[in-house]
Amino acid sequence: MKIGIVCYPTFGGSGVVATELGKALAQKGHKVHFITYSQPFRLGYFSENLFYHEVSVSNYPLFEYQPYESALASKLVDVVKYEKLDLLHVHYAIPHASAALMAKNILKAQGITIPFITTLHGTDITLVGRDPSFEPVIKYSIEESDAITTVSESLKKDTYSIFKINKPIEVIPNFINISDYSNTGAKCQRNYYAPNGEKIMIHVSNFRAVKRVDDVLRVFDKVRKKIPAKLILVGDGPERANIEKLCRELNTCNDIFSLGKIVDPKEVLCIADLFILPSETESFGLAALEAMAMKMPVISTNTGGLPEVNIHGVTGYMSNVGDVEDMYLNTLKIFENEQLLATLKENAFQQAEKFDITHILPLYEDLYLRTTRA
Ligand code: GMT
Repeated sequence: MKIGIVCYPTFGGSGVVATELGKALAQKGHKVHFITYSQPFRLGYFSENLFYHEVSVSNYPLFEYQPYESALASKLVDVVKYEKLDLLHVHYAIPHASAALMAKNILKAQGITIPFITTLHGTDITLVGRDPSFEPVIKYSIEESDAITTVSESLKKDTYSIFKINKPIEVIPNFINISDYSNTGAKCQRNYYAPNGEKIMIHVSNFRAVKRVDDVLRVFDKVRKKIPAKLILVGDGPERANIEKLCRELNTCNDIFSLGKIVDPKEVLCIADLFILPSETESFGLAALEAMAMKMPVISTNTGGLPEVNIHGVTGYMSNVGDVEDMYLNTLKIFENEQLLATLKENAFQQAEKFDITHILPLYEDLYLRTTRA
């Protein structure tokens, strides 16, 4: 099949999922065309079945805001037509679903049929999408999609309740390639970060307010007062400056490593003992799943799709949003009991195996077949 994938190429779960999906499809012999404004950061790999088309936007001085959606729609028309694509799969509704719909309609007028699938990832529904400045366009373009998927049951429920969508939505969960996590290699040396055998907590995110990284620091502060511990922060974003300020106030900076953006978090995940994700909302929590594939228990909130990934008391623990005390007590419980830590690690890995790409890829391929045959 010839598939066009549209996604955000930047650091973020939806781009990771779209890129890894494209790579896996290409390995199975499908021809996959990525269409976006820069090369997806996890692509870094070439195969005869993978192609990348850059969307460039005119910077004509009249434009205070670049008309990316129009440029993307035009590029989609071009790629579908000349590469003879069978299907478009767009990740993240804004503005990808409406650009795909525009391209579909333009092509229809030229006698070309191109179905498109929209995969909703989370904030396109729960945060940005519900903003009244986007709502009518999003609702319409989701409903006009030939198929709609969400990455969790929770996001499906949110999509129905927020947008009153009048069409079936299929849940296809996010995935990892479990075999990538077994051989972490020589880079996994924890001595540099924890020279005296301290326990290591890790958090990976895009440092947006919704991630509540300040709660990570507050939990760590309490833990560190009880036992020797270190914290590794991976990622960057709008909250990073506030987080650095908070660590100075809490006097914990000496025990925190802020590593910034890392293309492949596996390289650092492998040195930590526990992953923490105290998000306000989280449609799935791919970062937590990646940590679990690395045999790490997860301390998270119980919001959104997190309970579908992190099983309370089995793979880690969940707390209410903002309940720093509970997250701290759960972390301490794990760190003070080596047997519990070992059990949770093994359980986390077994849970992650359920989300291996070998189980998820066939669901997408089946959907592609049904959508193109409809
Ligand atoms: O987490 C983010 O803010 C980035 C966002 C994205 O679109 O890249 O992540 C969302 O999609 C991921 C992949 O499906 C999910 O694992 C994340 O849970 C989801 N983020 C939120 O819902 C906040």
